Amino acid sequence: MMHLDVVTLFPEMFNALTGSGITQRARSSGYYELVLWNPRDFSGNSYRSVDDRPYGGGPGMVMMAEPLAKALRAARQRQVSCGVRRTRTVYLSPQGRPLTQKIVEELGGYEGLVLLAGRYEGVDERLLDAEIEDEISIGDYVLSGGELPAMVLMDALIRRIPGALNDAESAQQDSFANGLLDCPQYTRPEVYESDAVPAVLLSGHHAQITKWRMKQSLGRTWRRRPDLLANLPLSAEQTALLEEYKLESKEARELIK
Ligand code: 9D3
Repeated sequence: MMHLDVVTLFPEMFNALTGSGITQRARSSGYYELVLWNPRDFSGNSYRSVDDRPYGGGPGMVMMAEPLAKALRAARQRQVSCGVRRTRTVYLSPQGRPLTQKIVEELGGYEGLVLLAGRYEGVDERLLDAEIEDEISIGDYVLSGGELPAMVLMDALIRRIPGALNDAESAQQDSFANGLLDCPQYTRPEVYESDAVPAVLLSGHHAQITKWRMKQSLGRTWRRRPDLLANLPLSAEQTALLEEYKLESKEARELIK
């Protein structure tokens, strides 16, 4: 069981994670638990305020240290009371390490994670210094807060818990745990708007189908994500398949001319 606690001003948003699909089923089956903490419940005053104006001036508001520290400590205490020994406190932040599958595997090694999702312009730096062990971004674009990034991270974490996927989902995952982009997929009908399914997929020749799929994966990765291919050790057979793909796409280009 993975223990996930999230400190957020918008706990209702997390129904998107727990309300459907793999992440719903995995939670009901006891593969992970999710507890939400609202810093407003830890605000000292009757207005339940958790933000204030930035020292030095400027636009927007900053989340105050104290309600966040109290919420984070309550979350950590709960994990300890569940017997969690290895836990990490992570702030979802535009200034964080860009999330990768490697970082997902790294964070998946903890029994518990306490995630802080921010709002407004950010969080008082002294709270980060005192309470945060890691900062993660999900990419270079501007969102309205850390909740969607926290859900992205948790979805990626939950998918890799052994047993959380059903057999079909696991088989799918295994066949593409190779650092390449997926090959094209087709289902019925055999012809859609005059566009036929590649004949090899209807041939029943499993060795040829596997080769075709690998060639397509290699070709698409070469075309669309050459950065991924640069760091991959390709086998001799894969190198040959990719050369075939390049030749075929050159031939296809010359036919058009
Ligand atoms: C970097 C832009 N900031 C300077 C004016 C303002 C700002 C924008 C968006 C401050 C906070 C946010 C809210 N974003 C997140 O909390 C966030 C985020 C993101 O926006 N993009 C990618 N990953 C993440 S993780 C958390």
